Amino acid sequence: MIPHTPSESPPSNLAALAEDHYFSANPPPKDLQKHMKLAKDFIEFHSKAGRRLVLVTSGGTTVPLEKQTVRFIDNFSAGTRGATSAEYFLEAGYAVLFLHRQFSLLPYSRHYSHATDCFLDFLREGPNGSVVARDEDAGKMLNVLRKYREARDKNMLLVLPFVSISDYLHELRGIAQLMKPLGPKGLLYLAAAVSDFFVPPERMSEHKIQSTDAVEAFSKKPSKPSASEEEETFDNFDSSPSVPRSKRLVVDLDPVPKFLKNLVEGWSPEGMIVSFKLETDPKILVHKAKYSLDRYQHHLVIGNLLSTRKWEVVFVSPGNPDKWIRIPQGGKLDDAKEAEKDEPLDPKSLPEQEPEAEIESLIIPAVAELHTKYIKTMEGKKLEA
Ligand code: PAZ
Repeated sequence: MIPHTPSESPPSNLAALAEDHYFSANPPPKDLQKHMKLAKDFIEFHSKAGRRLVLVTSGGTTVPLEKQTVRFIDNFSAGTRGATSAEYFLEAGYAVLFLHRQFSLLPYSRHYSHATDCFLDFLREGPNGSVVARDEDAGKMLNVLRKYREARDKNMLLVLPFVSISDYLHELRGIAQLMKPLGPKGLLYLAAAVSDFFVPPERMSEHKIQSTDAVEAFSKKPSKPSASEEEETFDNFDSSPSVPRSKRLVVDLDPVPKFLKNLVEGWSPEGMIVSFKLETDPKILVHKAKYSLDRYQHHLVIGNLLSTRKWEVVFVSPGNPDKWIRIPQGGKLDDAKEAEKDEPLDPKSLPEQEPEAEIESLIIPAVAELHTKYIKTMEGKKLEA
């Protein structure tokens, strides 16, 4: 992988200033210290064994609207990519630190926590009041359970949850910094769908945002609406029923600082960094992936489209041609051959049901191969120095 010249990289001192400001203004999650202790022990254990370790981030992030949070903005991600990838990394011999949005899918248990297949559907009552797996599910369940137990018993999997965007960033920074002793054997695989916007603490309401003036009426006599408030009644979209501006909830969001540069240059200077880029418009996917790589100078961007993300992804890495990885449209891997098409699939051409094979079974070996090359290059550089 050949590093290339950044086009519009923010100056490092600005990135450091943005980091200081963000992390001092946004309080850490209450379990941060506890999580860092668990992460440190886990990383040290695998670092001593000379093992590769991957940090997999997974799921969405919430954007709280209130400090005592009742309402928040969220996104679609269920954590399928992250949880599935974690299983294939374990299969490839990696220790996995799985940093996930609370209540999103988890490696192994994901097979039994779908919205359509509740885990109770896989169970039945057995002899003497015992609970057993249904006969038709028992084989697969035993296989999944064995893999899960093995990962846990051998201390190969550490699972840490986060909730909000600021929790995520505090956890990511802390863990990335702890991964330094792994050198190039550390891999950061950033599959979480991280919000680009947030409400900064200085503009966040402490309590639940009110939808009526009942609280004001409780503390003082309500005054007659002012002339300007009455005018607001008419200040609205032509087609909608008239709603005064004072009754609308207008949410004013700031952009979340882009910390990928800080990650690459400061928090994890030696680890291999893989980010994901999600788009909905096929025309801009590869361009956006290249832009991100150019801007942050990391090692691999995996591009995917919302509608086809279980069927194909594109690898964009420095010095390599773009590489599309696809599940053959029949859904099976037996007839897998690299598709010739170097552009996104038409979602209308895809079968309605999900592919039988998991695309992560192709993504992870390809990432691991790039990681092997990366480790060799970095170790070679060390020897030269
Ligand atoms: O969680 P999921 O499997 O439904 O979706 C995975 C994904 C699309 C969130 C992930 O592949 C991804 O692209 N993450 C990064 C999103 C982004 O910040 O652009």
